[in-house]
Amino acid sequence: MTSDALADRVLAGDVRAIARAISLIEDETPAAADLIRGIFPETGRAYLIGVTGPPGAGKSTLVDRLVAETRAQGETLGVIAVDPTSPFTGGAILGDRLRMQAHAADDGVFIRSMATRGQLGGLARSTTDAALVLDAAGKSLVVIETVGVGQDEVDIVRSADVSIVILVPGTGDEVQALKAGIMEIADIFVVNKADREGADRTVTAVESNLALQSYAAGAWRPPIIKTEAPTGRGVPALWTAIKAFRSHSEAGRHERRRARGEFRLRERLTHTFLDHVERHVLAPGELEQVLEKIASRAVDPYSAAADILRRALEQGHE
Ligand SMILES: Nc1nc2c(ncn2[C@@H]2O[C@H](COP(=O)(O)OP(=O)(O)OP(=O)(O)O)[C@@H](O)[C@H]2O)c(=O)[nH]1
Ligand SMILES: [Mg+2]
Repeated sequence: MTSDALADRVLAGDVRAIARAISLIEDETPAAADLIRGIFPETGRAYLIGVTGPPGAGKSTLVDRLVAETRAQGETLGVIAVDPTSPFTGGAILGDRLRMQAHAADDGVFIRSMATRGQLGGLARSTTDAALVLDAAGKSLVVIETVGVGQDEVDIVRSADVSIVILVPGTGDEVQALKAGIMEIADIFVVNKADREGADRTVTAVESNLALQSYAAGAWRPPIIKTEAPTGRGVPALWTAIKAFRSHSEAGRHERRRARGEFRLRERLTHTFLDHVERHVLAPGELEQVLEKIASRAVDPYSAAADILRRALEQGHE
């Protein structure tokens, strides 16, 4: 199938086309670029919800409940769960599938797990592009679930329209989250596993952290919602908070999308330029030689980069 035909089918909301499009993106094939070109003008309508939190916090269970809650209110959803690479949580992949199967027969919901890639920035690129596909396919909400451990994952959630940080009682997660810098990106806090001992202590810990910040009059102060994902308790309150944030941040939405666009452009430029350098500027094996020289201190990274840039520019003028 040509990229144009695939783009048309994605725009028509065809489930198999959506799955195929996301696979192209995951595999980073050149056809993926053509596809994005074809669908991009039709994107920008979906509301992007980023969900992050430590492994096993109950993110998938909660997203599953949120899907049920919002579906009942007529929303359509795309869900992208970024699989943790840690072998200890590997079982979650199967778990996600089983849990989400409840929505398998529902055309209004598309759920996909994506594998993390080693390449720097690769994860952020593939998830934001997959979100574009779901947006183009007409989903009104797109949820991206990541384990908030790497910078890449934090960036993904930060660039969503609303960022939700999930914590659980009694594991010192608040402290961890503070260290990882994910407290600052939260528009909404969720303390999940509220059925467990210590939930109120966790709420208080987040509260006291928020109390340290000063909020201008009328500024959004992140609410803290207690949930119990398996029973769905607190999920309607979470949805209400999301809608409240959405109307509150309407004015700032453009800025956030602009930031997302900037991230995309910079990432693309870097990727395209490096690719060009490796293919057309450097001789085969030359990159390794340069790396060796840097390692042995024969050349510094600044000079090496400047030299490569100069050669690339000169080549452009030939
Ligand atoms: N007691 C209790 N257990 C919960 C709650 N929410 C989720 N769980 C359980 O916690 C475990 C992990 O839930 P998941 O939804 O897979 O967590 P996750 O954050 O998506 O996990 P990863 O994607 O592996 O990081 C499951 O056994 C859930 O049943 C809750 O509110 N209370
Ligand atoms: Mg999960």
